[in-house]
Amino acid sequence: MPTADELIVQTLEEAGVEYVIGIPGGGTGQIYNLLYGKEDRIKTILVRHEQVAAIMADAYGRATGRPAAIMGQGLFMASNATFGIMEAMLSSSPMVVITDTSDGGVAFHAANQSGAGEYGSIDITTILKTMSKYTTLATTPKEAVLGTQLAIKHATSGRPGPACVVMRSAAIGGEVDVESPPFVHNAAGYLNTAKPQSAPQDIQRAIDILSQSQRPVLVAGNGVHMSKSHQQLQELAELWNMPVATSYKGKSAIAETHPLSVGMVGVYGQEAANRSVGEADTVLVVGAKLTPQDTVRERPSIFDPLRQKIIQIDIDDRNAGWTFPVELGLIGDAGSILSQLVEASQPAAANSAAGRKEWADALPQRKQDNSFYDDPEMHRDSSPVTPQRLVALLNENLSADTVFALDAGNNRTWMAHLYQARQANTFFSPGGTAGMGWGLPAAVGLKLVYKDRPVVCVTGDGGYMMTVNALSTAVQYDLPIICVVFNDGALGMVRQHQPEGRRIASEFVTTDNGAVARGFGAFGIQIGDSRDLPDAIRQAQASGLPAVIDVLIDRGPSPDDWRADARRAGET
Ligand SMILES: Cc1ncc(C[n+]2csc(CCOP(=O)(O)OP(=O)(O)O)c2C)c(N)n1
Ligand SMILES: [Mg+2]
Repeated sequence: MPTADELIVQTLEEAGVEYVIGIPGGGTGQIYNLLYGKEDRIKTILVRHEQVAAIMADAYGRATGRPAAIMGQGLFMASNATFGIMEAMLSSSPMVVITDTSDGGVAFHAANQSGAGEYGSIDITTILKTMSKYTTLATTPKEAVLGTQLAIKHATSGRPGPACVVMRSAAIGGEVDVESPPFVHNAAGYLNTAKPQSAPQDIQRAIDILSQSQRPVLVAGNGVHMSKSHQQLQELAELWNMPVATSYKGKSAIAETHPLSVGMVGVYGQEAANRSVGEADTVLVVGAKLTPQDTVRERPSIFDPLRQKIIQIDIDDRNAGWTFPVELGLIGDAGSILSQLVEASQPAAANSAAGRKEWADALPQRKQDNSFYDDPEMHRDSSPVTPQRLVALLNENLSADTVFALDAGNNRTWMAHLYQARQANTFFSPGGTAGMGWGLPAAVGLKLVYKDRPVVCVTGDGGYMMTVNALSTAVQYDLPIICVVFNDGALGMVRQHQPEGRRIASEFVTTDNGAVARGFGAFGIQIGDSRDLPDAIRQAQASGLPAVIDVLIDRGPSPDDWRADARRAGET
């Protein structure tokens, strides 16, 4: 009779899981041992910290739509890895978590390192349940196998997300009776489901609403990235000649250089986007939850269901009509529904084009009037380097197909606001948790997918140091990403909101992050003058190594100068 660990590895193979990322520990060690010799089908990546494993898998899941498995010992998966699991949950990224309770067969008695959830142990199943789509506790060998199969299914079905199988020690190595029900079938067969579409009459209702509208706008979110429907989004926008705004997580749903792009809506967005949405009579939302950051805390001058007809496309019907009441919710895969809408748009779009002409013609001027991706400081060299100049130079010196992983803090607000994506599907961000330390491991995970394209992480000095160990993983697996550190020696976003003379717990000791990188065997350089950046990028790329460019940042400029919800003098 086969053992559960053998069938778990077989399940991963059958389901096409390409990567197992983590740190062996507890009962998972014996599953790792069985992966030996299978590298042509399942590749193992050893990380330095479980947080990095989870973030890498999150990024890989977003880029491919397929789950990587993260695997490690219970207590540490339910603590160290949770940062990445939470972000995957909030950003709808498929991920499989395989872990154990390390109870050693004595779950009910005093046990070391136990995560069984019994008296005297930590309840890791409950911890993981709070942040996953699915978590099961397998207490028998057969449950361990079926639980792994179900975790893979749950990770990818409907709105994707993390799904976990937690196994008792005895369940992992025990024999599985495959001769009697419930039978263990090939895992691939559970995944053969077609993507949901909308009913033709609902598609027609959407077309009718768009035909009657004079000022329609698209708001594209993370769902466009997850369904890889960038092409359909652009086609629909072009057919109706309607402006496209994106949420923060939807950044680069369309190239921001496209004539119809108005950039990001919301707190960190473009004024052109906030105005376009605000003046729209119909708002077609695609795969965006409409968080306070996207809506500037539900500011009625931007989103207002009393003035606007809102059509919302979402894979989860709970999300369509969640923040605002909608005229129509279209439930299904964003890519399928956008294709249906494209198909159904003619001749209605052409026939009604005259009614939208004024709106479309006004667009270039609206962008020009609202300093679209422009700031005077972008054009002036500086030392220390202003964030605006750094963003401008990154855009000038990196190719259009560069894939970005953002982090948290001021650095990401500058990037999100001022970096004009020249190609769709080039921005990845921790828009669910806004957690520091996501960017670098995410870039390493993205490099597994985008092997032939530049992958660049942009992070703050605070975020960089939180997961800096990912550099070691990048070196070990030859994943030459570039990490650009906005080094302001501070938790910049925190510091900037503290009164002068009363700053507390927001400033760091000086650190040379380039030197830190060299210690890992990566390329590392620190620069303090914007004029040195192009050469630093060239050197980083020529090194062929994972690289860190540590940029000493001018603390002066503040995103509050353009944040849509900025506190102005006298406001509280
Ligand atoms: C893990 C984590 N801890 C705390 C926070 C709260 N927080 C948001 S921005 C920020 C400062 C970020 O500093 P840094 O990474 O240096 O970026 P900067 O703002 O300086 O560009 C903090 C502490 C967070 N988002 N994530
Ligand atoms: Mg900082």
